[in-house]
Amino acid sequence: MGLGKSTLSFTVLDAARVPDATCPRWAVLGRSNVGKSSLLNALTHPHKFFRTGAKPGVTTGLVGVRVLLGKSELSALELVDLPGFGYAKHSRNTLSKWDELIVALREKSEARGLMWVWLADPVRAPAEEEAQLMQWLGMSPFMLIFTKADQVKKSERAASEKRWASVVARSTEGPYWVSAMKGEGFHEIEKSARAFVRVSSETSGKA
Ligand SMILES: Nc1nc2c(ncn2[C@@H]2O[C@H](COP(=O)(O)OP(=O)(O)OP(=O)(O)O)[C@@H](O)[C@H]2O)c(=O)[nH]1
Ligand SMILES: [Mg+2]
Repeated sequence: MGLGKSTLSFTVLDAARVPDATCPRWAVLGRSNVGKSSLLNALTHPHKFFRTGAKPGVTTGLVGVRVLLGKSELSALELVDLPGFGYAKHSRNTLSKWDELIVALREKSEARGLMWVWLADPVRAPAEEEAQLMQWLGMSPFMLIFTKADQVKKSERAASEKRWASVVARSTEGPYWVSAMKGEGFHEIEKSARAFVRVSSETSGKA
């Protein structure tokens, strides 16, 4: 199920400590508890670099893991886990820290290629936080992934996509349906990761 050989590259709690990218990055965004860390663990199987839990608010900083999609260092992709948003118990202080983290991550990653990977709960509808996130993303490319696909029947998926239509319309890739638990949808994610690394290395002239 893993994408390739994986090594932990950083764990940081403060925006000022976010390291400059040395390869293309995928940064995972989404509400608390949507399954960001679980998906990243599945993509870096058999390791368990990312902490997961049944309650929201588990991930508190940034965790970066470098994955080699092929044999050479040129096939490296760094997967970055972020804290979730929309968790009511977060203090205002923590929320502004979240903003700082994503701003720093954008600044430190764009030179090598950055794709935001937005994980959405197909059972919910977008709310105020999602509208704000879309505004912040602006024209930045982002992929949309519906998580916990094992909990949504195929016959109900069109209705979810309709509820999320405003986000689907702005996404540059997807929506993909993924289950970290059952392994559904991994083939598409792997294909997308390979294409992203190829295009990023061509664009940043490091190929
Ligand atoms: N049924 C099902 N449950 C899942 C799946 N992926 C994750 N979960 C469960 O969802 C809960 C939250 O998972 P996490 O991966 O910790 O979620 P997160 O988005 O990283 O949460 P924060 O770090 O708090 O933002 C856990 O109880 C997981 O077991 C899935 O594909 N299917
Ligand atoms: Mg997490």
